[in-house]
Amino acid sequence: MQRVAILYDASQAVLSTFALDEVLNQVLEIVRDYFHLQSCSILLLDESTQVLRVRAHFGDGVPPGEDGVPFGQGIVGTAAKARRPIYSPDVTSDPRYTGKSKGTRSQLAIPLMVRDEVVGVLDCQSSRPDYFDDETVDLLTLFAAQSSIGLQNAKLYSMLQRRAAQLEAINAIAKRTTVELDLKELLDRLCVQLPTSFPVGQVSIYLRDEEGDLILRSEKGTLVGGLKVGDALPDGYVHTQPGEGREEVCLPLVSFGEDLGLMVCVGTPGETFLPNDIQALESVADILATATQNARYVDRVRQLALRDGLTGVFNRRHFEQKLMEEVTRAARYGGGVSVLMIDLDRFKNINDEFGHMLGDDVLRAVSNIFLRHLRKVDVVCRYGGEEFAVILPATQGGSAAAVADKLRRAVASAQFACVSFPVTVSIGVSEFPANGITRDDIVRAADAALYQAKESGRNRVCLASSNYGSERAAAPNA
Ligand code: GH3
Ligand code: MG
Ligand code: MG
Repeated sequence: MQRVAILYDASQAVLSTFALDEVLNQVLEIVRDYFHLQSCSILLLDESTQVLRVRAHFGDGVPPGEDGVPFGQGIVGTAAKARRPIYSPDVTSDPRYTGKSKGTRSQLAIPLMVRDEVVGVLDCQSSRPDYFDDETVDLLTLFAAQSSIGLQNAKLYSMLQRRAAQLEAINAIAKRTTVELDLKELLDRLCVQLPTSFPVGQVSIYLRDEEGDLILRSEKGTLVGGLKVGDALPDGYVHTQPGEGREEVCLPLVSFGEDLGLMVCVGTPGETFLPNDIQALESVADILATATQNARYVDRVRQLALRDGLTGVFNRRHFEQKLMEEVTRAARYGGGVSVLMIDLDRFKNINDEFGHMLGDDVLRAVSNIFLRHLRKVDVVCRYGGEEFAVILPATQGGSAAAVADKLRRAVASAQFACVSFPVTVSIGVSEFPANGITRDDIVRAADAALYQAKESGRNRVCLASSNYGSERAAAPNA
């Protein structure tokens, strides 16, 4: 009875900590000090592989190696499967014995149970045959039951800690999405942050492009083999990568019913995603989907702010900003940049004759002609009223004049619905650096050339005559 009392005291020590390894070490210390065993191991069951692996050990008996003991095999595996203590008084004549320790003669394996589940085995060995008497077996079994509670507490505690860290991470991610409008930055941060709070070794985020194809946008960690992401991928599934012992979870990014992409999380080796982990990762995916959607709206609003409402081409604000960039680029890397200022001829007549609405149609049709005849890199803008401006990056005056004339001819030969006479344009052309080295001087030079085109009869292209900036400098009162 006294031994039982001592044992209860010992159990209190086991229950005094929540850290798993401390619990295990306490258990081993008590086994050594109270039961005077020479060798003892605690094996924990890896549920995914059904293998018992040594987590803590003391003494001279050789514990099973890295590979562990399969559930149901050896004396340890048999105890786990049978869910009761297995005592082998002489292992040399026990066919179940698979141990490698030459010094072991008797072995007692006691399953560690939490509720109805085996979580591990307490493996006690002695170099003497039939070392464990009935009382010792009973006491050790009692102690193993107490230790199991300690193990369960440690497990619960680590789950709670994991959950708390995840909730904190979700909160931090959610906060960040409200201040971070740059999507790339947000995705990169997320890929770094997730592995710190989730059992995730690698995160990849795929977003759908305009064609609906999944494009890898951000990634952290090392890829294990090739991840095949295709349209056939089922939503929100978890599977184990064969041979790698890693789980993978694919979470769809959905916002307002729109499928925006995928978040693929690859687990760490040997760890499984708990239902709580997946729930938490789903929350992250939802936040991410909303952030992606927000970033798209912001992008769209930004785009709209650069566009002209009537024609859809860029507006004057964008023209000025873009020309500034192109002049800076040309100044640094060469290649030049040209500007066309285009004004519709006698447009007032069109309005007067056919009405303002039809005039608007003509403006739209003319800007479409420009877009059709220009390169993708050229920037077509409505400068104001019936005046357009075009930036031709990396283009010198001579070629710019040829482009201008192509546009002029295209407009003059076009048929405009309900307009019975030809619509024509006059164009002034200027280039950097020949006609000016600042943005404003280049625009002024093109404007002056446009004025010249009007003066000399309209429906024509005029090149800026010289350096507009120096012309003004030479005649400051002009
Ligand atoms: P030119 O340039 O050849 O000297 O003659 P013009 O008749 O085109 O020149 P003016 O500057 O006198 O008239 C421009 C006209 O363009 C006047 C204005 O009503 C018209 N206009 C400006 N913006 C718009 C618009 O958005 N829609 C329509 N329908 N007309 C516009
Ligand atoms: Mg005009
Ligand atoms: Mg005008």
